[in-house]
Amino acid sequence: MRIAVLGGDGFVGWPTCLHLSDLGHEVHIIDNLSRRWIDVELGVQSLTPMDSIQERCRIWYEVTGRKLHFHLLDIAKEYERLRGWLVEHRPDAIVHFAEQRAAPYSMKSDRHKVYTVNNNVNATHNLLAALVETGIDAHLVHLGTMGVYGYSSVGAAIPEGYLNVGVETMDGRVAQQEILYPTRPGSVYHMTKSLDQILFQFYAQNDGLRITDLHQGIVWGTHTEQTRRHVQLINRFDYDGDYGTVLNRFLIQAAIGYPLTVHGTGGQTRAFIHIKDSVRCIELALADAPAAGQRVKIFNQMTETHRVRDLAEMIATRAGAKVAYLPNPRKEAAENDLVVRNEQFLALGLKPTTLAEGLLDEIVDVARKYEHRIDRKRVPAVSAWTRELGQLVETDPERKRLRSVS
Ligand code: NAD
Ligand code: USQ
Repeated sequence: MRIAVLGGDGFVGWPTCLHLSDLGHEVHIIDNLSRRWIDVELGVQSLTPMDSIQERCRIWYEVTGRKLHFHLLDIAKEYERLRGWLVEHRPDAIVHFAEQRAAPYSMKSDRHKVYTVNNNVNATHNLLAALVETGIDAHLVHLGTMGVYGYSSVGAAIPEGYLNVGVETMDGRVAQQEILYPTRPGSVYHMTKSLDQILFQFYAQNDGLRITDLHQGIVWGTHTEQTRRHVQLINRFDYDGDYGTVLNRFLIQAAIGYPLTVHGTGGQTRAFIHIKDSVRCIELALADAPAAGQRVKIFNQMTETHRVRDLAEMIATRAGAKVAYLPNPRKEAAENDLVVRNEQFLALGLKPTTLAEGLLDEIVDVARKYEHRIDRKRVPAVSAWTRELGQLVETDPERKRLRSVS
């Protein structure tokens, strides 16, 4: 297939491009490189040394003889160019990663909120409008998030996207209806993914677009089979307080002897998936496209759930590290259970990589190898969800102590 990977220079996008190219697909990367600019804005860099996208593509060609085509394009701002690109290249499938994806970044200031909404909602809507306008019947696979559901389990497993509800009618009967699982986003970023869901529902129903939405959990790890093939194919690895996700952060914190930064009691339960499984899920989703006129296909893309404090204690015990319980800069439930249904990917053949299997490799291979590139001042998470929480974080003695040791 000819596949356009929007956001193909990012953490999940890059290994996905390599995986799909390795399977023999013609892969086109569309990216505006905004994530690299955000690194500059924040004064951070990937733990792993990342080459330019052009250089990465050149190396892939040298190693495999397969071409990756790169196109510099902002899909949120350059509607006409996006439409023109689609007409010229007529992809069979499109994988859409091209959004601002960090919850803490989206909550940093009003400017960051506005940017995240403008970028994410326009990116998705431009793409949908352009597909309708050009009549291109590409299967669109979008990377959504588990966070659209919120994380409360109300004692029931979270289904894959849809919920059957009974609604009382005027004449006292109970009418059955299938609805999107009610959204309860916990950040501006997660809210944009909830808005995406409605856009997809509308365009699938109105124009027969064929759409799959993958509600993905937190991705951890960094290597895939393909990124290991050459040192310059290495994936990015974010460890900073905005873009670093919890498990990857705990891994590097343990490796550099920095106390593991648990927010609050660490009673938050979240869903996780290894990067290797993430790219495999995209392959499986691409092969299982809905027909025109069918409802949006929704998969829960996760393999296991863990409580944050259990992860911290497990990693600390293995690595001989300390755990610091800090005031939570986020407005989120202090404790929650989370049970998630994920039978669809398992039925399609996904064999989950569990935390226990991959964990030590990641610490040894990546975190310790590139330890010298870590700026310890960038480790604390300081973006707060409200002014009051910001003050709490700012004045916390344990935070101050951490800042002084770093
Ligand atoms: P990332 O920030 O590393 O990559 C996103 C890429 O999209 C970047 O290369 C960026 O430059 C590009 N981009 C952003 N806006 C664009 C625009 N307007 N036009 C063109 N390119 C644009 O993020 P990631 O971790 O690879 O995540 C990819 C997707 O998966 C995101 O949509 C994210 O919401 C979703 N997701 C990620 C995780 C995770 O743990 N990383 C978990 C669940 C879902
Ligand atoms: N946390 C800590 N300590 C830290 C960092 C985070 O305790 O140092 C806690 C947070 O408070 C939160 C949990 O860990 O309760 C998860 O935080 P995270 O930063 O790992 O994940 P999140 O902000 O939810 O976002 C990430 C990705 C996002 C994706 C989402 C999937 O950045 O793109 O959509 O995971 S999910 O969480 O399932 O919604």
